[in-house]
Amino acid sequence: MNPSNANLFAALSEAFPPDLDAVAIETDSGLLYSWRDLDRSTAMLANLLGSLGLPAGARIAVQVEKSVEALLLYLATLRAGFVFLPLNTAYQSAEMAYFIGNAEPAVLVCTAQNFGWLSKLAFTAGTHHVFTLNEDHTGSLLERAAAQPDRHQVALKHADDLAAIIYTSGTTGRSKGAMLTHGNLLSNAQVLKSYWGWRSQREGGDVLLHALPIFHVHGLFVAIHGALLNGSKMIWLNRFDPKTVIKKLPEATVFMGVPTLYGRLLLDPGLTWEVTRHMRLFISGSAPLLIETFKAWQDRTGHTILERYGMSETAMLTSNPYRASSGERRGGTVGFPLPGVSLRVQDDNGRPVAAGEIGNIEVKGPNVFKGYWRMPEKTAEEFTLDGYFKTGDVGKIDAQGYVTIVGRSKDLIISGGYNVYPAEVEGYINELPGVAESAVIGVPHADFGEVGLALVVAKPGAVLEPNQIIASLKATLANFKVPKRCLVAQELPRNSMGKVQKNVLREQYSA
Ligand code: MCA
Ligand code: AMP
Repeated sequence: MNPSNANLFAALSEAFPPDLDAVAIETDSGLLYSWRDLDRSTAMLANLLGSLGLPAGARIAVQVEKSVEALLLYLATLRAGFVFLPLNTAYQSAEMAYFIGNAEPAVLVCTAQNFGWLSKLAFTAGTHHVFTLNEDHTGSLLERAAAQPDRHQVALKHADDLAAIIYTSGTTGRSKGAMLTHGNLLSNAQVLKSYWGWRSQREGGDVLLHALPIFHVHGLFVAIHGALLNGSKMIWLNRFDPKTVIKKLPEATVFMGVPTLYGRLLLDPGLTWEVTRHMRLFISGSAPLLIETFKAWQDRTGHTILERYGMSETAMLTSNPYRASSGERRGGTVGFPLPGVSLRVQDDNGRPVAAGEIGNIEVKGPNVFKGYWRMPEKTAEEFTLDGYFKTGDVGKIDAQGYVTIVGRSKDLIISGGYNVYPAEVEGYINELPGVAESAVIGVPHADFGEVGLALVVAKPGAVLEPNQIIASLKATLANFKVPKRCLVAQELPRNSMGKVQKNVLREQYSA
């Protein structure tokens, strides 16, 4: 490896084990991919991207179902030095039009099923290349890559060069593309490798059971970089299914999930002490893990879930300790700031609060993103003068240093680990005929943690049909953003400034 090459792929491939014929990925349908396969196929895909004559910094937008080949495409994009832009398969046409218009990708990879409408969208936006990639290992991307050489020199990158753009929904309705660099991602992966005690081959190695989607930070970066940087095998599930996870747990040592996954596993009687006996570590994040889930998991399996906290803009920020010598894993907290991360809690005037007091969480570190794609003003607003990123999360740090998230200053619903910005959903509802105004709030939900509830006020004389509103939203928006219930209200409570009092609505409707 070229020591001056900060390309994340260079570090990941450097960690491949010496026996390249060993299994790197095993799917639940029994397909095996060796480390050599990973090397050769990412080389072929990188050569294909390289052959297209793309400009430096070109974005490769990808909206495909989860598959090993989709992972290979991510790695190949890094290898070739371009910028990966993953998009949730739940996004529909209006959302995709926005992302493609905003990011102006040079390449779009989509499923054959969506090729018709997506290629039209992409070509109109100036994207020159649209390939298909399907879950069943078919598509024009792999056909074209098959003709490419299987050797490739990893592109030379600086730590500050962009590796990926992750869109996070926007508080004002428009999504913002968080620009993450090779340095952001590699530094975070290295810290987690050591903090979570990934075991070397000499210590018996680790096997990651991968059951999360790969269009967001948790499944794409935290899980995949963890396994690859340790040269560890992954058991790969294209979708989460409790029975398959339970079947595969005895062959794994590490599992990562959002709280909904843990909740669903607990509902299955097959989850026992015995099937988790070989497990080294269960990690939870992306949304608050209820203390009941934390305790129920301990009772059923004897394992203490390690909860950590992160964001698309920052990757991982805090973690409960892995080693008992560093402290206990404390349910309801997200642990300590990771090495290299400065985390502080400030009041609304930007002054530090005392230990145990609640305030706004601000962070700094090598993992913190470069800014929002083509939104310099928005980026500037979200950083303090001394360079801390304002997370929008509200929390406290106790005397021992444990961080607890107690709420959010940003109006955000986290449903099953996916973020939903009420402002975006309200924007769509307010466009519907007969709607005067609306408010979307998060209410507790046994499975998803929180789900959206829409309160809608009719225009004078108009009659609104809640089911019709839900149906209209389902036709336009990613399904996870669609409120699970809609109620017609006479009016919305407002404060003296005229602002809708969502706290009042939440109190009223939480039950
Ligand atoms: C599916 N639905 C949802 C969700 N998922 N509704 C609300 N919230 C959701 N998360 C919809 C479906 O479209 C369907 O609608 C209905 O709810 C029931 O779907 P179901 O079959 O139960 O869903 P599923 O396909 O089993 O998916 C549930 C899931 C999935 C496995 C929990 O949502 C998931 O994989 N979540 C993980 C998200 C994640 O990886 N987040 C990390 C982001 P209908 O009935 O109308 O068809 S990264 C991040 O947050 C930061 C950086 C961090 O700290 O990690
Ligand atoms: P995203 O925009 O998808 O990156 O989501 C980031 C947000 O998820 C954070 O700002 C937090 O509000 C939330 N989050 C992530 N991990 C946790 C956690 N362990 N507990 C509570 N909230 C979390």
